[in-house]
Amino acid sequence: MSAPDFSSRFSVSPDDLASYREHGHVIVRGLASAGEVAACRPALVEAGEAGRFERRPLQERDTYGKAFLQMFNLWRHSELAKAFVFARRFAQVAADLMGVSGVRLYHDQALFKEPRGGATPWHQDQFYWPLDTDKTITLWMPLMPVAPEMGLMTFASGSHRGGSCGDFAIGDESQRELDRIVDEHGFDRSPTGPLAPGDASFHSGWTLHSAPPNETDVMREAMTVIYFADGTKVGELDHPNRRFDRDVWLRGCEPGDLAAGPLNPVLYSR
Ligand SMILES: O=C(O)CCC(=O)C(=O)O
Repeated sequence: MSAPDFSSRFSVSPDDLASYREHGHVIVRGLASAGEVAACRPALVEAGEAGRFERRPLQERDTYGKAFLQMFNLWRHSELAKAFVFARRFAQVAADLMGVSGVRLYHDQALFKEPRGGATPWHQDQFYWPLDTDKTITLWMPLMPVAPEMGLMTFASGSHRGGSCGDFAIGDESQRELDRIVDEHGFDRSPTGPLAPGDASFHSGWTLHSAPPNETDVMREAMTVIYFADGTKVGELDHPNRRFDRDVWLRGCEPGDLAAGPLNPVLYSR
C-alpha cells in the first residue's frame, strides 16, 4: 500500500489555538482522514507488535505495566509507519499550537490499552524529558473509534501553567499525589469524549493527564508523536529517568547542547 500524502497544511482555528494556550490541551478533529488512518493502521499495529517487549499477563504487572503496552519509535519499522509519524501536517499543527516556527521529533509511541487493561495514572510527561523548554507537545491519535469505556485521555485543564507539580514517575504514588494536587488547585478534569480515527488530542508536556481503565474486550489502539520546538537545548540530567531519556532519545547530546540528535529530525519548519 502506498503511503498517504500528509504534506497538506491544516488550518488550526483561532478557538483551538486559544484553548490550547489556556487549558494546555485541545482536540483537533479530522486532522487525518479515516482513509489515511486506515492506510497506516496495519503497518503501525505490525510495528507495535514487533516492538512489544511486555509479555506478562496483566495480573502480574504493576500499575504502570497494566496501563498500556508501550512501543517506541515505530517510524523505524516501515515506510508507512514513518509516513504517519513524520506527517508534516501533524507537525505543523504541533508548531502552530506551541507558537513556534519549527519542531523536532522527540519520539513516537504506540500506546495500546489492552482489553480490561488498567487506568493510566496521573502524570506529567515532561518529568521524564531533559528538555530545557516548555515548548513540548504530544499528539495522541486513535487508530480506531474509541468510546469512553475504552480509556480515553483526561486532562487537568490549566495544569501546564505552573510547570512541574513534583517528581512523580507514573505509578500509584503519582496517581495519589497528583489527584490530590488536581483537587487542591481546582483544575477541571476534562475527558476528551469519544474520538474517531484521525481526530487528535494535543497536550503540553506539563499538562497533568490520566485515563480510566479499558472496560471492554477490545484493544484501544492509539499512536502518539512527541514534538519539541526546534532550537531547544538539552536540560539537566537531574534524575535517572532523564538520564535514561537522554541516552535513548537524545543520543550523544549533553546538557546545554542543542537537542538535535540523530533520532530528532526536524519534522516541520515554516
Ligand atoms: O494513552 C494513555 O492512556 C495515556 C497516554 C499518555 O500518557 C500520553 O500520551 O502522554
